[in-house]
Amino acid sequence: MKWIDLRSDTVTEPTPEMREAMARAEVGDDVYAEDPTVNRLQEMAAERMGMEAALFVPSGTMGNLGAVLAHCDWGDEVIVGDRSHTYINEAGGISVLGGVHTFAVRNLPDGTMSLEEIESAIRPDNPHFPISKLICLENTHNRCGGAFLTPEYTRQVAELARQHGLKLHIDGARIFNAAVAQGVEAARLVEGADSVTFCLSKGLCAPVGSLICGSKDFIHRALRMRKLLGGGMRQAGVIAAAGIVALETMVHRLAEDHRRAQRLAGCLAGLPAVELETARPPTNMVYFRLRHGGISAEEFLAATLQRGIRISPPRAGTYRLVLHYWIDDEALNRVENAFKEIFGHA
Ligand code: TLP
Repeated sequence: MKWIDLRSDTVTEPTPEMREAMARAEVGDDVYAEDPTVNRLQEMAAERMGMEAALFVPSGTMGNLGAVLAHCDWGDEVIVGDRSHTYINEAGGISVLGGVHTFAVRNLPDGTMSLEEIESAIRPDNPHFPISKLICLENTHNRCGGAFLTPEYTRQVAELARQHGLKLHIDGARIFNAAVAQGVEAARLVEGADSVTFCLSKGLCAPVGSLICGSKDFIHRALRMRKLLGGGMRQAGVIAAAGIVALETMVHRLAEDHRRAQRLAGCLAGLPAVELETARPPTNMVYFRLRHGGISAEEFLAATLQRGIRISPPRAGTYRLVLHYWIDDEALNRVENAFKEIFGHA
């Protein structure tokens, strides 16, 4: 039985074209900045984001951490969404390793934070308080249903940051999903921001890697942070080659994942046992809950596994299904049939 893995788009394996590019990649020692393939990927990334420079790092987590450390000193404070990946899912790295304090502002269901709440989180100059230094946004917003932030909203936050002398970082792990969903260039989604991290190893299917982008000065600082964190890689062109194929060939097809997410949500909407969190998924994620009185989480997960479908256990009762390159229409038919069978609506 061929497994259908809906746990995340991080499970995506490289495409045959990527494997070929990896095998052929020209390489050098990237700690000496001598890997031509890494250098090319970094140039492409900076260009895609409309920023001066970029740095290849092993993961999105290191990208966000390196960026925050490059912006902040010990005792500074970062304003983050209370549902953001950096706040919840990065092992508290910015505090543990950077001595950086977090001020968590409520994320609204559309992934934004209200401008008023962000502004009131900015500390006055007073020795009792940490020093507000940075605001972080997440686009798309994972825990907010894969919601995308608009260029207008991001510009407003950037303006607010600028007025108060703060920097703006964007966790754009899935920035290309946000771009494709809105029909805009990714660069428009980071206008006014000081830095962005984006990932190659999610919907874009590369096996490893993320990029931090920003000004030349900022990337110079981020390079030191990458070294400090042990993220300096050597002949990394082997993986960067897959990243180049990802940027060249995998961005526009993300629309297919969004279409399939909507199709799957449409199917789930017809099942009385299921309560969707967002009726029309904005990008590639479908979030839902099971209504009380039906089957338990354990029974549900066992029933899907039995049918060759992998789903992550629920978090606080909420399940997430993630669509990606390796889930085609045929796989989706199997998923929909399985759900109908499990919930008795075959
Ligand atoms: N997210 C993973 C899990 O950690 C939850 C997933 O399956 O979605 N920013 C955002 C918005 C992310 O969703 C993730 C990964 C990261 C950063 C971290 O990227 P990696 O896994 O490359 O460190």
